Amino acid sequence: MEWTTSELRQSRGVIESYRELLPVSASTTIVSLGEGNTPLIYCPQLSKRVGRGCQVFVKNEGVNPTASFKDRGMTVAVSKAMERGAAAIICASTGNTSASAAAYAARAGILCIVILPAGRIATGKLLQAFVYGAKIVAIDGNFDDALRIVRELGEGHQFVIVNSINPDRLAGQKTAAFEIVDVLGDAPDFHLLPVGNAGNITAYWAGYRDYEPHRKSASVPAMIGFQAAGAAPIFYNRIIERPETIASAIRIGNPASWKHARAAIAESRGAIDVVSDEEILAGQSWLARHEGIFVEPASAAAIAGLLKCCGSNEAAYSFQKIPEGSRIVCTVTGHGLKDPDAIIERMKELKPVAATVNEARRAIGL
Ligand code: AN7
Repeated sequence: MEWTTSELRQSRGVIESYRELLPVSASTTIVSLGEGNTPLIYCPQLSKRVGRGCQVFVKNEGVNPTASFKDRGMTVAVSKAMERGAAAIICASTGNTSASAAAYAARAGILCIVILPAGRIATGKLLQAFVYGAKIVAIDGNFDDALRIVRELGEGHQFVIVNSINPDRLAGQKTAAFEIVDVLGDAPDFHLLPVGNAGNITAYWAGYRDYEPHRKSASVPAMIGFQAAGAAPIFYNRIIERPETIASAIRIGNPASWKHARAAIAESRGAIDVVSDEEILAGQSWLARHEGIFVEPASAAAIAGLLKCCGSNEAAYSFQKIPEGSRIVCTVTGHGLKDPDAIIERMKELKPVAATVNEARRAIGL
């Protein structure tokens, strides 16, 4: 007998949980690794930083099966690709999409081809695509070049494209908004998240809007997106030819869902803003040390953004006068262990001492 994740009564996966809101039918064979149902963590220290009795929650997407939010969309995209009889999927990636696509393709027993900017993928993510058995092609170019190539290769219908230009991906990613409303009993007042290709901000906004008529929520949040200052086409309103940031996941100069993101921000009365690499790394460190949550740099952009909204007068959105008791959710999109290089650099000061109690005492500073 073959068991499904739901029969095993473990995490059921996002399709089993929200079937009626997703583009699947009874005959769709579901390819799942038990993604979704990620913790919404109340963060007392972050709440204190905002003040005014506001409550800050972090939606920790780093605990998905391949350690990023991409799994929510990939379970739908790969299940639908199988339904259409696909023999292979293809994607361009800054790392997380390829890690997720490779895992779900392995699960489905089909080929996964990933086109990546050579030398620009975080170690852990490249390692994931490799171990799941993807066919990896590294190009001398950036993510935007990789996506251009994938679009052309996908036109022949030989491969199903599983980037977020595939609507099945965005449909699956809406489930994160559903989960937040289910846990809080309503939508939050503000939703902060990092923006790269802009699929996720588009999906969250669609998810909150889909849920309203189901009377699950009485309101929708203001969507506030953060780009890295060196890779901020939406903020600056122009294509960035050579995007640069330490947050390699969001090193994107021409986002696919640019217009949708703009619409989400306008309709929700939200904002788009930028954070510097220094602010991103400080946000990553702060969240790890004060709330015990370790996220990759791209995800830390949401935290850096929240801290910017609390303090700087230059922020696109100021939290200094928001209504008392507002509820704020920050999505952290990927696990910190995927991209350890910047931290390894800082750890170099760690030097061994002699194996004696006295030396250990001295090293502790007793
Ligand atoms: C950790 O993997 O684009 O704005 O190719 O990996 O929906 O693109 C990753 C994006 C945020 C941005 N945080 O989300 C890819 C890719 C992390 C990410 C984003 C990404 P979108």
